[in-house]
Amino acid sequence: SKYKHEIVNYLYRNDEYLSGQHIAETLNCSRVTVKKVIDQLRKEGFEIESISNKGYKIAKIPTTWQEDIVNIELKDNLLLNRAIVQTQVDSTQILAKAHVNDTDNHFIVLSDEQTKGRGRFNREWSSLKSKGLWMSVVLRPDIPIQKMSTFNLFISLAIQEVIEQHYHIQCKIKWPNDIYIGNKKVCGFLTEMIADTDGVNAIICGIGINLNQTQEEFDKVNQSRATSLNIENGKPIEPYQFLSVLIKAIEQRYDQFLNLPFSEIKELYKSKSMIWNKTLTYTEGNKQIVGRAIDIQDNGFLTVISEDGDLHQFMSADIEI
Ligand code: BTX
Repeated sequence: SKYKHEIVNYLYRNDEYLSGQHIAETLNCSRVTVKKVIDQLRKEGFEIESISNKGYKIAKIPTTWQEDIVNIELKDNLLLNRAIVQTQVDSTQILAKAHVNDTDNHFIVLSDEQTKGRGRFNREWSSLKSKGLWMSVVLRPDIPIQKMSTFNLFISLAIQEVIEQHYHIQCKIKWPNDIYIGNKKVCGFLTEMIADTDGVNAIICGIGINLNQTQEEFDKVNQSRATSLNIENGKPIEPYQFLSVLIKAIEQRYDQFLNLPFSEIKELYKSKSMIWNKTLTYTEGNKQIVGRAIDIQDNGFLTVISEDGDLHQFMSADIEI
């Protein structure tokens, strides 16, 4: 029904019982329509209380993404206040790219499930239905391409601090684009961009964060080195709440990315990073060395000292841990 959107909005914004009569009059539709929409919403997973003489109230929103509700949650954000939501996609990155030219604005793409979620180098990203945050964030900076080399550093801090500060789980950044809890991966992200010689036109940052998988679910899909926030703190993670704090953190760090040199946050970044004091294998293109990371440059490059004492700079190496 064309009233579904309005009824969801009205119920969700008002945290009190609203009678069918009142809703119908306010939104200028019939009470039968209200009743039909309520039935539809219940089918979609909303828990809606109804008390005779008082009316309806949303008791619990579904664990799946509802575009209306996501957009209400995002409405006060400065930049990321619009979402495209689909129940299932091949990949949110692909859907985001398909919509990049629709608008000059920033937006996010969310899906409950990805059938072709991808990591770097086309590796598979396991995206079980309603178990994690599978999201692409589209940003439109006015910057030269060279500046992009520090983008991931700011974004990884945003994700790291949400997990640590809001969920009280210790986690570390694995340069350049993963978050680990102990030696298990909880999040991976990848940054793609559309650019020309004038500069960057759009950033499409794909973020995958494991929220509610169980260890058995990871084992079943052969991801025994993955973990979820639920496994780590023993509590189910409420996806809307997670999204809301994460987007705020991303907006803040994105603002810093645009306005501050990386050197300003470098010490913080290094302290949240897990690769120091370890001999690891670094691979970038056809170059592979075994060595120890010793520093990050102001342009985001990692300095690694190899076993024979040579210094190497990496832009975005693959690191085996
Ligand atoms: P990555 O290439 O660093 O990591 C991929 C590797 O991580 C895989 O080879 C596998 O070993 C492991 N892995 C796969 N799935 C998971 C998982 N759910 N949890 C932990 N480890 C896993 C990192 O790539 C970037 C991933 C970005 C994913 C997002 S989701 C939204 C967006 N859409 C999309 O298709 N990709 C991005």
